[in-house]
Amino acid sequence: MHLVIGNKNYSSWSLRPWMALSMAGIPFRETVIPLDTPDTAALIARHSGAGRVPVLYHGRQVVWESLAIMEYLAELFPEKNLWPKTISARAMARAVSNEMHAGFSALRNACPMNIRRAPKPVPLNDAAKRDIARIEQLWRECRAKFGKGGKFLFGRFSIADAMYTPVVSRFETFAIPVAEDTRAYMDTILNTAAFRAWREAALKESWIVPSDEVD
Ligand SMILES: N[C@@H](CCC(=O)N[C@@H](CS)C(=O)NCC(=O)O)C(=O)O
Repeated sequence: MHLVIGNKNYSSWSLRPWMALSMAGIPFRETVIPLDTPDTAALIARHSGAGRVPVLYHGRQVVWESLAIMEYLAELFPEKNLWPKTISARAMARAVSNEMHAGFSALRNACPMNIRRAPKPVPLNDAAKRDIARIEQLWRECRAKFGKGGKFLFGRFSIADAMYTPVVSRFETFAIPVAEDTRAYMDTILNTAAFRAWREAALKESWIVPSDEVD
């Protein structure tokens, strides 16, 4: 397995499959392509016609798009239970994952992922506040319906948690005021060995992407 990703400090889409691989204990190597440099487009074009990272290589198979990569991993390693076991939990996990993949643009625009950012709030418009409220509600519903067996959204770690890991980081670094149960879920993600390792590597990076540096 070989995962091509963007800078760990900024590349939220890369973090998702990287979390899934790491949390599942699937061995892989990585190539990091710095975003927003004069060479970025050419470097990514070697791997992706879409011009985006992440990209996963597995033998002759190439998979792009974060969620498609994680679906591939779930099929390849069914014993890792990357999706929850029951059809009902799986349906909800897929719905919340797709909602993340397709949405929350107001929050994403207002609060770009920036792991090294010292926690500090920014003014949020109503759309971003609505996104945050919706995410808190989603996490609460997942935990209430299917979270009894553990601390993740569906008890054990799943792709749904991977999808929301960058949101957890944004909530943390933009000092978003959240409910107690949201805070507890954030701490679960932030304290995983996988996220800590990603963060540690991100903090060692020196690349700056000005458009993702929000004051
Ligand atoms: N829908 C894609 C989005 C991927 C994406 O937007 N990746 C960003 C980095 S996080 C990228 O490759 N940007 C290219 C660039 O900045 O030139 C996915 O889920 O993988």
